[in-house]
Amino acid sequence: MKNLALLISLTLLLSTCQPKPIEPTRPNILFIMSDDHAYQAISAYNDALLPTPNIDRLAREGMLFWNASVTNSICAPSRATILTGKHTHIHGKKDNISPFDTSQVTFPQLLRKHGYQTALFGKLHFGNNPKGFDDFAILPGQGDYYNPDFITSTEGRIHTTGYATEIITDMSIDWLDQHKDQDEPFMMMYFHKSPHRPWWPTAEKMAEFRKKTFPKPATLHDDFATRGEAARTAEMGILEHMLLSYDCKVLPAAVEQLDAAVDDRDTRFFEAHYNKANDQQKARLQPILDSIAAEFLEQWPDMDEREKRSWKYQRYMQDYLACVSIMDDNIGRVLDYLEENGLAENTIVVYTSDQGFYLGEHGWFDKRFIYQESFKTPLLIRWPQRIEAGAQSNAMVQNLDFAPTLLEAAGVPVPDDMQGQSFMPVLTSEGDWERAFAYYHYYEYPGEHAVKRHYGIVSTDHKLVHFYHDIDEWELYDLTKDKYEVNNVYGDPAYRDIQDRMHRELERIRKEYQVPEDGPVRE
Ligand code: SGN
Ligand code: CA
Repeated sequence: MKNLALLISLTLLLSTCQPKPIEPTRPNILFIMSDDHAYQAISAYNDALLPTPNIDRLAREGMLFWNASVTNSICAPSRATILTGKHTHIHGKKDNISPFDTSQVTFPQLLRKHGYQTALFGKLHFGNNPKGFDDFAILPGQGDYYNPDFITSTEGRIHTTGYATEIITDMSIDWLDQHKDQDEPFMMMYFHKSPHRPWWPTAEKMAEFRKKTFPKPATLHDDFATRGEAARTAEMGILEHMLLSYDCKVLPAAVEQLDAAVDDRDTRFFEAHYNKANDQQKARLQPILDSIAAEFLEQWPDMDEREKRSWKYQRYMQDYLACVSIMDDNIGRVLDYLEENGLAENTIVVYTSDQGFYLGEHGWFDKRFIYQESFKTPLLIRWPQRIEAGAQSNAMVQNLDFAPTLLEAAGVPVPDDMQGQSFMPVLTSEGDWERAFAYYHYYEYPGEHAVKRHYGIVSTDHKLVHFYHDIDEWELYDLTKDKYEVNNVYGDPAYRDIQDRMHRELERIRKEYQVPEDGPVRE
């Protein structure tokens, strides 16, 4: 009896001493996204344009993706794909115009349901407020660089004084500071407006970058000799469509003096943005604007077309890259905050853009095309607990895959109807992951920049594209020999087998993703 009592009390003692089963630590997630940030303008990808030491930290301490891409290279559709893990024809946000269908389930909603604290700061561009966030402050529509308004979860619409990139960063750091000590992990979306058109930097950075001259891309003066109508009729040429005042910041009086405007809306557009700055901010910008106007008046009259394109390219790069540099400085502040507060180890930091962008390649700015600089997007991910520092990947991951990947990382079940594929095996080098073909579909036509509707598939070696709607043209590129995509080989007998295979794969993938027969398919 005595022994039995002893045994019982021992068992009780042991069972109370046993540690409670611990839930595996769920990582925090900091999802950083910029708007229109070309991978060409990140020094971890290309050091010819500017240093981005803070974004580069994520490459040094995490993984850089060379072949990350989007499913539809335009803002709101890309964001809807990121949030839902679905292609645009399924979630319905095919273009920037219609509002997002908020009955769609998003991954922040699922994280929040499973105990994450969630927040979003910056640009969303959805036409409605985000769901699944405990706190948010979003720019209305495209938002402003100077003294922007925000729509907030707590105070309605507010007006702020200062520069958007810095304000969004302050809000994000404040939120982290208030939530870092709670038991639940966080998922914060830190979404910049920068470096979206019309590329207004702070006066300080504008002055600094104004002194620089940038190397020109090999295809700046592309004549589109072998490409079809879609590339030739797109309205995103630096020479033809970039506006002198609105985009290049030449004071309207100087443009008028030389009668050089290409668009009568130029002055109006310039003033609408410039007048967002207050008197103090304008006073700091004034000497820079005066120097641009003086240079323009002196040089423009004697320039031929190539020289004008090159001059506008330099002006464009100076302001665009200044905006990137400010953003990089601010991302540095957030990364420092994580380190100083012991959060770096257990936080997944994603850096990406809503799509790529043309920095003068083919003579263009803007995006929208399935061609390289627009289709690809920067992607760097740091997660010290699971990703080896300095790793690189050629996997063809897409923005479609973020939702299932981050849900898996958080230990949250992935809904069956998400079309993306978790790329955790790529991040952790555990298990296989493959995507041989990425599907792309762009719809916003007729529309700004006049890029025709098209869809296609991309492998590491080839790209097949169909332009449709008011046109019926196919293009095929051999990426192994033609990295600039200047030689359309569709119909070339030497490529017959590849062309047939790409057509078969395109039809297969369209069925797999349930793409409606929206446009003509091949006879
Ligand atoms: C604005 C810009 C366009 C840009 C779209 C979409 N024009 O309309 O150049 O393509 O946004 O960009 S502007 O005159 O308003 O600057 S997106 O990133 O939001 O999709
Ligand atoms: Ca964008």
